[in-house]
Amino acid sequence: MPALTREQIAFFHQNGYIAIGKLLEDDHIEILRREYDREFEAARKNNRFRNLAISNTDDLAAKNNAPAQMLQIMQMCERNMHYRQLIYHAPILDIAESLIGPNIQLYHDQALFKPAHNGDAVFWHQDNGYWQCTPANLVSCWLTLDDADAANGAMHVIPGSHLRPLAHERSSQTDALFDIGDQIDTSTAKIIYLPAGGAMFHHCQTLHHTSPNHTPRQRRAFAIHFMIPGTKREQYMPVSFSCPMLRMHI
Ligand SMILES: O=C(O)CCC(=O)C(=O)O
Repeated sequence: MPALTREQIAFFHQNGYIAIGKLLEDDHIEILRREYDREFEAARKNNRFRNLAISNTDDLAAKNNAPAQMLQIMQMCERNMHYRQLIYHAPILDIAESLIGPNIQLYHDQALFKPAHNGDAVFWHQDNGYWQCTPANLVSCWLTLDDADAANGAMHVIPGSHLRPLAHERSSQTDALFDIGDQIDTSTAKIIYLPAGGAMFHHCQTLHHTSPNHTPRQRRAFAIHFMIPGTKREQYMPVSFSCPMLRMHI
């Protein structure tokens, strides 16, 4: 049975996102929170994370002590078995299958942590502005381990924006992409409120951003980016064969 109704699938294709609500059980959320905190604590000591709020640097003190914190661990699934298991979680893959079909490969995953009080924003962007993948039909599952609202860093999306890819310019100094917030009309943006353990899926061209977190509540999120086998990257390089196949129907 498809995980999403026909109406939900149509909504996704028209709007470029779908909010799912609570997807994970409470005891599962507890385990994922514990492991998330453990991984970030280790990463903050062994320098295996990025602080997206500052220019790319290996300076551990600079990353840890920056007044703004938007912390990222890439490929949690290679560090932690609970997150390895999560990328194969059947209810998540069932939804991904409804959106991109039965052959699903991991592009990558990432933990995105906005600590309480000084969590920083992620500016408006389309994921494929970074990735430059073809065909541009990747979908992401964005999961939150805390209640996410407008104040602590919920996702904002612009419905229908996935139908128009935009140029994203890269800074030669930091390799980061420039904020394109001033080039787009954000008046139709929607805020996706999610409970802890909730999920939303978005298309790789959907414009999205998250606000700073100045609340006393942390916002721990985890994103899984799915592609179909054969997806190519910038200059038509095949995406790594070593990205695991998560589901295969041959
Ligand atoms: O978690 C966030 O704050 C931003 C996430 C995001 O931009 C993404 O998953 O593409």
